[in-house]
Amino acid sequence: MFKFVLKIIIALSFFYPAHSADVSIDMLNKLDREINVYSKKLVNVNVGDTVFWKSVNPGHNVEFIKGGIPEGAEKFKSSYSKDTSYTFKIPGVYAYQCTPHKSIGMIGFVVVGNDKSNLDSIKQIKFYGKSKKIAEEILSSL
Ligand SMILES: [Cu+2]
Repeated sequence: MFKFVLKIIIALSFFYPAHSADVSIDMLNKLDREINVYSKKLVNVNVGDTVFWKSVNPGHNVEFIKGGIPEGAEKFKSSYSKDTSYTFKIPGVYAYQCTPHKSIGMIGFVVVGNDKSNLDSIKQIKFYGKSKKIAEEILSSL
């Protein structure tokens, strides 16, 4: 009986793979030589995956940038100093920022389902200050 149950569990595991491509990003005051920064500026996930942002240091948040998300995706803005997460159901490139630090480099990108069809509209976003160079570097790598 035990062997039988085991076989079923093994069989099921092929249909429901323990897929855990979920990603965790820290919101930090300092990382190496950078201040006010997400620990990962660019992540690739699959459709249906969740990205977690951990409020390691207070004063940060996550806000999708206007014009920086695929068509059909809803806007998103988290509270300051709170852990947050978002499950990406629509493929495409997402650009986000920390509201108070958007012009000093605290931006990030999520590519969902390896879909870059909205990359051109992402490139139309006006980034300011330190974020301009960071965005250019990341976007040219896509
Ligand atoms: Cu911030």
